[in-house]
Amino acid sequence: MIHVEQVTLYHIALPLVSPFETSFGRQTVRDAILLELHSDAGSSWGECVAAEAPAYSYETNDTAWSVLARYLIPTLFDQPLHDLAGLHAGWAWVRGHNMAKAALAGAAAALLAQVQGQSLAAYLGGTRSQVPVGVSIGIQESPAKLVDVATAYLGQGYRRLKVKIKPGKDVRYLAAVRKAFPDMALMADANSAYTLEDVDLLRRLDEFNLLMIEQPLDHDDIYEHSLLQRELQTPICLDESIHSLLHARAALALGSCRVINIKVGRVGGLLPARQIHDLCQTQGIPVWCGGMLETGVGRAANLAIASLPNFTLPGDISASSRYYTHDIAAPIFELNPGSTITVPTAPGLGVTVDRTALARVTQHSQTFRPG
Ligand code: SMG
Ligand code: MG
Repeated sequence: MIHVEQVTLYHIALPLVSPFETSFGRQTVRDAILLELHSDAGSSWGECVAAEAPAYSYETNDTAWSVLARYLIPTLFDQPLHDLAGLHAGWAWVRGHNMAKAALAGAAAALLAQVQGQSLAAYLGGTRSQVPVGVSIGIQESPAKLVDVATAYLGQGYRRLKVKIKPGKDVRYLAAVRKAFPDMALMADANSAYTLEDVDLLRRLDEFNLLMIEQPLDHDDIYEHSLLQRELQTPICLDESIHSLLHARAALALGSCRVINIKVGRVGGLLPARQIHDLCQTQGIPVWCGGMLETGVGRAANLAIASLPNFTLPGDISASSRYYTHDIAAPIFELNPGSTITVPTAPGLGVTVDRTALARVTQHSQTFRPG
């Protein structure tokens, strides 16, 4: 039984090594919340993957901060921490705000693992010591530039490329990459940029032999994806639409996708992430771990969940240097030969936060105590 004595939130702004552009916008800095949890049994860290603006998701750093401060952190002060199920039960009445929940639950999970002398991966039931990974490439100014960027990543050892697409920057871009790399594991992510009216265009992507197309239609749609999937040979992977086990169940029942991207923040924590993993495993649906440009804190948690057996497809968990020159956690993650990253084995999260690096990027912080 663990008594949480203090929680500190840090709003950080960490510059990206290069801008990241998706169908909904361009990002040069990662604006995030880090969460530090102190207890009578030790301390740990969590990361919130919300952004500055409600573009990928309705959650923002402001909403996450507020919900954590007013509702989630107090539940941790009100009851001792036994296990993740109890923690989630304590805030089951809070609707949505999954990214805020996942930040606190992630820190709690790391602490629970640490107290048991286990790595977070082992605590979650992970079975793999290295996980396959790829790289997600933002929208580029031309097909030629995209091929250059892809070439550079392949030179670094990545063996799976994901290309962001949007209307006007799709067929020609994917054609160029496919021509340059005929056998490469390649996929596309539309971040909800299309509608069912684009079915003819989306059908043309079948010729590129993509591993999958991620979230072509609305961010909150499940049904129309089932209609689209019937028209495409390319497997659809849902990202934005899946916020819960129930969503995953609906998507699989309707045939809306053949793959699910599991993001711990989007689904509300490591425990619901594992439940979706388990459901997909029983239905023969492969999953992979999505990325939200995490710092080392969130990346370590992603590696832990991705070590579960049904995370068979490469995740968006690239090396730290793909995102940041000075990450706030150590050790940084490096790409192994074979396009894998090693899952941390130390008790708990397996990374430590560098206080000097954190102080450099902290915009403001706030500490909460019981009572
Ligand atoms: O962390 O490597 C990463 C980024 C992976 O493409 C990525 N994420 O829709 O899957 C996605 C996007 C969302 C990023 S919004 C900042
Ligand atoms: Mg996506």
